[in-house]
Amino acid sequence: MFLDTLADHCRNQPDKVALQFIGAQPVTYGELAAAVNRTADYLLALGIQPGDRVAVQLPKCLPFIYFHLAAVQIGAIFLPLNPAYPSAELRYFLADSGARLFVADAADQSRIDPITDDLPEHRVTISIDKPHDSGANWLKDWPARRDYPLPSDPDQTAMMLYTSGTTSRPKGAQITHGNLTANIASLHEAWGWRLDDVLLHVLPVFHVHGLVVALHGALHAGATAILCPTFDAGTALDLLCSGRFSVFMGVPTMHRRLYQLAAGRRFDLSHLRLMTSGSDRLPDDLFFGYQDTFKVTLLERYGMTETGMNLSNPLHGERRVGAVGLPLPGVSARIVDPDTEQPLPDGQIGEVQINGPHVFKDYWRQPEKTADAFSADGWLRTGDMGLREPDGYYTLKGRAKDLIITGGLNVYPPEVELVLMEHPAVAACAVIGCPDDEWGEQVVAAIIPRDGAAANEADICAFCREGLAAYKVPRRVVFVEELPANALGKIQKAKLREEMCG
Ligand code: MLC
Repeated sequence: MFLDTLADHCRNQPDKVALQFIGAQPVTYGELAAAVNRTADYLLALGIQPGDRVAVQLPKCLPFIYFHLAAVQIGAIFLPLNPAYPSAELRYFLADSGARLFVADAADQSRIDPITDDLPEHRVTISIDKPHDSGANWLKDWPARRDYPLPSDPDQTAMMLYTSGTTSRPKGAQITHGNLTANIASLHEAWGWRLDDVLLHVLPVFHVHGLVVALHGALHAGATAILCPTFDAGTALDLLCSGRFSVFMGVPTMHRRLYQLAAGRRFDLSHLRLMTSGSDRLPDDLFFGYQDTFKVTLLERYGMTETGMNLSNPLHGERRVGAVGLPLPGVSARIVDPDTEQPLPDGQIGEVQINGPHVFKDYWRQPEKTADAFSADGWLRTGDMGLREPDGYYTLKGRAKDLIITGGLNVYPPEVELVLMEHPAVAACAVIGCPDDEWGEQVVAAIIPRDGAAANEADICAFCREGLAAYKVPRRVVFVEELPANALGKIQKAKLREEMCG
């Protein structure tokens, strides 16, 4: 399993650098193993048991990684939380997951105490002071036993990642040890990860992309990951040009910023053996612009929180513009009629469904939502529309579900609409995504104001910021007299997009 391979690397190459944050001391595989073991022992001393949820809301830093690996090592369920979540969202995640332990940034202490006050399953909060300053010496005085039996049951949950829904509050997708192991093995085969790879890691670590695809990818290979705490295009371009890196992964917004920064100048990045794009559709102009500017053909792949990675353009062979590639080893994909769920012939657009050992176990404490997520014969309904070419390549063609992707992050309009409806000046509203060059899409709200109520865009946005992470807050608010609705009164979002996106 994934943890066994990592343990082997820690034993076999203790002096090799595993991780290094830019500007900080490196952490070798030996030091990583020791720091994770101390953290695991610390968690056990706190009374954390297998199956307990360990929620961590920290910036991208070494303690985040130590808690992550330690929690999964002792059989607990790791729950990463975006530091951008405001109190209302944070409280929901802690309550719904029944987190026993909550690890937070000490800088947030005053905000956190009232949140965890009356959560029945919560036991302990740990505040980490200046988490960015911690290095390989983390918990250095904590006596740790050396060897822990690693979880051996592939069905045991390793982590829980929240995803939103079109009709409900966010759901915790349970990802098992078997899921992680299967996905990382197929990515290694497909992308040819190597011991001498050096990854430039610029992604956030609280999502599948940054945590599993990128970080686990490098650690599973016994390679080196150099991490930036946040993405800055200038820093990233300088580093990419240094010749030190062989692998880079980004979302289209990051690639767009790098491309725009080049502003017509040419940079030869062809020494990187793998540059991938994912989490949102890669626009064609960016695919070609990258070839021209950086001498790189981006490798686009397709995944989701519930599965990790599903499809990928090949490492060797044609990386087809506009396509998300072929099923990864061990992954089955099909295109079905969304109404009958019957498989469709090549070339016809239908829903993409996925099957394989990487598909998540279930939604935490939500058996009905879990049942809804799967077809009668057990395939995962992705909610993405697409087609299969006769030569096996898949292309995505929009979404069956009401979802906005902005900067590689998913925003479900209903969660924004729910918050908007709490504003006293809002009588009705609809939230849509409008195309945007930098972000892919941007969140736009159409609002019918209540009679006589005074509200303006700034007001509405400020209100949203209290209940929603900043990336979900509408970038544009338009006040309208009516919203396009069908005969049943359901708002027609496609029509609204035509009217408002211009
Ligand atoms: C930040 N902002 C966003 C945003 N990210 N708004 C919309 N969408 C986003 N994704 C807000 C900030 O809060 C700020 O708002 C304003 O935009 C400008 O911030 P910025 O400093 O320019 O943004 P930055 O911090 O640089 O972030 C941009 C980004 C980041 C692209 C680096 O969004 C990012 O890291 N995205 C990657 C997301 C990711 O890893 N997704 C993978 C999901 S897994 P204000 O109002 O405060 O000024 C998945 C499965 C799969 O999807 O297949 O991979």
